[in-house]
Amino acid sequence: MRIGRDVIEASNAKLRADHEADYAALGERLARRGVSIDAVTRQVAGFSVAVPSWGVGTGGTRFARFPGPGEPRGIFEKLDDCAAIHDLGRATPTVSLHFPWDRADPADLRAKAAELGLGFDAMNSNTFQDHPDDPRQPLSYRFGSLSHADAAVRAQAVAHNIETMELGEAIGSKALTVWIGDGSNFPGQSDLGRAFDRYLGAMKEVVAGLPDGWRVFCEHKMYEPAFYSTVMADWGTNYMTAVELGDRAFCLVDLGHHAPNVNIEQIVSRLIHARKLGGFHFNDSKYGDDDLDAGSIDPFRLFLVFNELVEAGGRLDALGPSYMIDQSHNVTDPIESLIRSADEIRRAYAQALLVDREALRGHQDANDALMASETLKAGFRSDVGPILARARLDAGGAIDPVAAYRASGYRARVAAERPAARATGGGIV
Ligand SMILES: [Mn+2]
Repeated sequence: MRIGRDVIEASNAKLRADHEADYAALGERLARRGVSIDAVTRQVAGFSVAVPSWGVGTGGTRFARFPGPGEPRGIFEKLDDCAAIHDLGRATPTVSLHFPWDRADPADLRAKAAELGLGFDAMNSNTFQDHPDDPRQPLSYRFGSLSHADAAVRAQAVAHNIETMELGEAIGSKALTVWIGDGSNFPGQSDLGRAFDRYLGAMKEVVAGLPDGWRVFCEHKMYEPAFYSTVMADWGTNYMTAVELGDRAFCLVDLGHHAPNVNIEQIVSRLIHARKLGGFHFNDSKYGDDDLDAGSIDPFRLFLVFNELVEAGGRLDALGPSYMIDQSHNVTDPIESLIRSADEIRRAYAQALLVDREALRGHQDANDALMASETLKAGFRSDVGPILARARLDAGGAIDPVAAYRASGYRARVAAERPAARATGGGIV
């Protein structure tokens, strides 16, 4: 472990008595409602979310990067940071790689992950920027990739996705996430119908290259970098795509990729109904694709998304969605932000588990809007902090992971080992 056991245990020793009292008090309150706190803790402990390799760098904004001390200089140092996050929070055992940013020998990636006790989640391809150092991608994506008017560019983008899957297969990944920036800035610049047809044609070739047991997740986003039209703009386009691509294609919901105030939880419900929910990119936003820490702006929305997931019950098990964080950090230590985000995601899940579903359905069916709302909100209002702490503690993590992280001196240590901070890829995904 990159964070010493002694540091975690020393931190926990100071907090353990208070934690035990808080857990017992919450357990008593829940027991009065017929809820076993230990059962909820076990469910929360069984929920994990993947961290993005690009998230441990200081992503910055569209305009500038502000590298922090000890920023990882490549994928192996990124994995070290991901291991530190999991050492403390015990909620993030897998990492989602971005290709070609994270290009490396698969055997070395496997060995490093095994040493750190990490696994790999979905692979992310990248045809939204040019790769002048990649001899296999000499053509520019300035005017698109999988929907480009030029068949040669589309073929290059397809080949890149297939190469991404080959690396993923070699390291034990089981899914490919495809997000493209394709679109247009002027009405008339691109034929809306033909661009979508070209995208579907190219994606069919990607699907044909899926290894056995793999799924592909298509990720929609309303705008940016294209500001008039985007080929994969919304969940409707995404659903049409997943239907046309067949039973191995699913929709990925990035919480920041919708118009402001869109009812994302209803989109989630629809995609579950259609058996096309593939996964999530968790983050939060105020205005657009802000990539802020999960639950930092609108924790109620995050809770409402998890309410749909819990409500779906067994139907969700059959889908097995992939849970990933997709954030860009500019003003915080990324390790602290990712620990906090994973915790907020688990918090939303725990709160959703505490909703009295039988009572809720009764109020819904009786058209008692006020009591239905109150019953749902009772879950959101529950302070599940002791449950989250107990899930971490039982798994060898920290009661207060940020405090333990700060006590560990990890950032100062890696800053000494990694003197040359340099760009390691953007965060606009
Ligand atoms: Mn995303």
